Amino acid sequence: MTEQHATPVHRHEYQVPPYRVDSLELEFSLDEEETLVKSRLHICRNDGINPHEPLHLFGESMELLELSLDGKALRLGDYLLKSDGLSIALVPAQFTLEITTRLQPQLNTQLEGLYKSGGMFCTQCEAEGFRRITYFPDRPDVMSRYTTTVIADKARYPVLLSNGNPVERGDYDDGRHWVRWEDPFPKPSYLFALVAGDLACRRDTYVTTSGREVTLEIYTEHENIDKTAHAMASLKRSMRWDEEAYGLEYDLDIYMIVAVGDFNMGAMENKGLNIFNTQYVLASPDTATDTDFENVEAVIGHEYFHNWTGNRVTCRDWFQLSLKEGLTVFREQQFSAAMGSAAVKRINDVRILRNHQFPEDAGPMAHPVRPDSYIEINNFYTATVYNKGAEVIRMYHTLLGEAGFRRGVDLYFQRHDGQAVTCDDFLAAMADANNVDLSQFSLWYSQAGTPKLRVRDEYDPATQTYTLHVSQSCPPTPGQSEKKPFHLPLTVGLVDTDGKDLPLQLDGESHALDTAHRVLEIREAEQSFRFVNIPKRPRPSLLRGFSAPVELDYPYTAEDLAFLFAHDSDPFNRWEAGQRLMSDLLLEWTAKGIGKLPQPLLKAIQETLAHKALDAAFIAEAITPPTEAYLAEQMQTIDPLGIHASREALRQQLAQGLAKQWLSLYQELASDNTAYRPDGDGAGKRRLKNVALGYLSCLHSESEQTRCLEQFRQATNMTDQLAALALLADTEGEVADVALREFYERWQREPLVVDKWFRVQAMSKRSDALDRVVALIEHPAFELRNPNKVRALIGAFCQANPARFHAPDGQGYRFLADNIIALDGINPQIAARLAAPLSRWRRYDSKRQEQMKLELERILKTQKLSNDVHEIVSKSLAN
Ligand code: B3K
Ligand code: ZN
Repeated sequence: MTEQHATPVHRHEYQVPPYRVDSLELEFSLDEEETLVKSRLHICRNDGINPHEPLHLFGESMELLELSLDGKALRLGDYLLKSDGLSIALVPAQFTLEITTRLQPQLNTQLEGLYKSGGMFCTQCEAEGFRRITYFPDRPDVMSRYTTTVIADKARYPVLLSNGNPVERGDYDDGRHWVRWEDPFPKPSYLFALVAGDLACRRDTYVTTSGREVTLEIYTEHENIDKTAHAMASLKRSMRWDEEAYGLEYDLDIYMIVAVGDFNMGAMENKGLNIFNTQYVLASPDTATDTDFENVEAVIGHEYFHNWTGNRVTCRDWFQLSLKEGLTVFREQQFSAAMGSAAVKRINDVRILRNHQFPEDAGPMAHPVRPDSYIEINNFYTATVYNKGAEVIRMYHTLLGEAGFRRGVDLYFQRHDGQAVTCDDFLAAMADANNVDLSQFSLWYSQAGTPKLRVRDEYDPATQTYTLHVSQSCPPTPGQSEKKPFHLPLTVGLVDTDGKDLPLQLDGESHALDTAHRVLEIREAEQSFRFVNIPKRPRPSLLRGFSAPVELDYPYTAEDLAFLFAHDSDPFNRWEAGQRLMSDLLLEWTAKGIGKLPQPLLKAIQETLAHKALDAAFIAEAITPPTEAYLAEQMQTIDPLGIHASREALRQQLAQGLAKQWLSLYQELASDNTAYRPDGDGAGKRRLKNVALGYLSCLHSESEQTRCLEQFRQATNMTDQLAALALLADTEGEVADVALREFYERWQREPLVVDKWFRVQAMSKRSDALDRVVALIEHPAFELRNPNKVRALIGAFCQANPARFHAPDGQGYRFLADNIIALDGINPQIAARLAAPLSRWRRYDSKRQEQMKLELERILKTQKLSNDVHEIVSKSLAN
């Protein structure tokens, strides 16, 4: 018998909500055994709605204790109660509904709604968690004013928080106390939050440009409060940046952040009360790496920026998710670029896009930035919605320019502040503010798939003209066989034989523009651009700054690439040329067998290392070969072991060919004794030093292993210690175990460091990595209930260790399927996320296809499979 699973929701079926809730009062009585939630909703029928329209409230996984309408108790029969909500057939135009529900947050392992993490109560309501707290029209276009009273035992839960401002508090005789919070801004239910616990607080203040003083508070468990200084500094930088870049100020008197150890995602932008995964708040030099410091700043910024892009203007429905997420990721990218190296930031953004979004767009879960349907909305918090969504926003910025973009954003806020709107509304604001037609641009929201941009060129010495012929196409994706041409910015420069950018004058223009590069607007399937006054054949630098989320096809020779790697004035394309040089070689080796490292590549890397004008962080990126995930995407049929072997061979040959340079670079950087600072400069130098150490350890000599062990033992910060540990954990001998044991013994009381310990082992290149990971599932520090632990061990192995995950015996697939099944009963959202690597089964050889498919089918046969996992797995198997 096949089980019943939820049916899809379609974007086109949107209807305005028949009833609105102008305000509500909530009262939570929190307790260890059961929690009671009383809500009083002030409900109005919307204009134009039929008076016979029933009232529907979503609700699940809780017990309804009482229900009354305008003070009159309702009995079963007055309303209809189902597993997903309740309906009342006939209601007045305006009325008050009172509801009491009983919850057991201590048993909530899904971490959605109200749950317990460690000793504290906390909530996660996006997207549809509020309906696990009380019955409510839990949809983002119902915006209400909330007053929330939290009651709990004063000794165990001295801190009681919710959205907005605290307005009243008091004590009861029985040891309990209460605090009442009022949020003056109408908000959708997904932004509701509550926290109760015994928490320490770091407090600070911030004065906005207009002179308002805002109290800033970061709450953590007591032992962690000393790790919150960086988060606080990041918050202040975010607030300042949003004022300077967008003229946007914070709007409440208090901004709170709470760090919790059990959290499904990174963080949540609840109005005035952000709840964060500890991973994105806590940072101290001895327990957090430079990357952690950067991530904390980025995520603090991201959630803060949501206050305007997401909270003040929110989404009409969940199909519009990218309206807030794409825009906020883009703002976060701008912020991080402004705080550090813009070039390195862009490289990392594109790396995420290519490693995660491109494969998604090429697989069975491919969907447009604004999806047309979903079964489980939690499955659509994807790289497409977030990262491709951010690229779409970036393209407006590139096409309209900084000032034009800002005009569009200003108009968007002017029109829609306080509203729940759509991606079309954002596009209309951009178009109207700039008086341009963006109707073709809207295809970026509706068409899935990564477009291919084919560029060919010709040079005519007689007329001194140079022509670029550009054609675009987009592969079919599920449900979309034909695609229309996209409107996109192609930023180009033409590099002369000295490495300088040529003045760019298109045929028909009176003079060259005074810029090194220009944005060509692509709208047609085929288009040509003729540049005049070009004295010699130039080398094109195409798609500078990665101006559109496409795959570029231009027949660069190795010589062209080496030249651009040495000279391109656009740092992104400079990096890109080096990556392409290496990936062309690695793909050739994977297909035809590993050969000898070509001298020009060795020379190019050597010159990059010696380049005085480049900063360390950029050099570190430039000399690192493309990831195995990126290489895999370039292959018709992915050969994970072949890719791994080629990449390792390249590293090995670079290590040997430049052994002296690595050593002197390492020694020079390691002798720097300046105190640790997690700033761009310090982090870049550490990164370069550790890349050099990585090459040195490819030499596989005993002395290099000793060097690693020394760095591991003597490191004064987590960045250096972890980098050395990761290299040691890759080695086959016993030293790996010695180091891993020392590390665990030292850090076992720091959960976030233990996560790193799991991750390093999950990503180890050792041949027995899977056996070790399987054994670690039984380790006392591992918990299937904790999403960070799952991501660190299972997620990292299956997503970031392709050579071991795709072992020919299929054991990696079986391991993953076993764990998806085990986790599905605990936390379906996280279980579904783990399934991504199996969903790509069609990209592999027939034997692997068979093995992966069998595991997917086994998952599908599991009794009581969640909608979350069911959606991913059944779509993966569909034809
Ligand atoms: N908006 C949240 C994500 C919620 C995910 C729900 N499954 C975090 C963020 O993007 O800022
Ligand atoms: Zn977000």
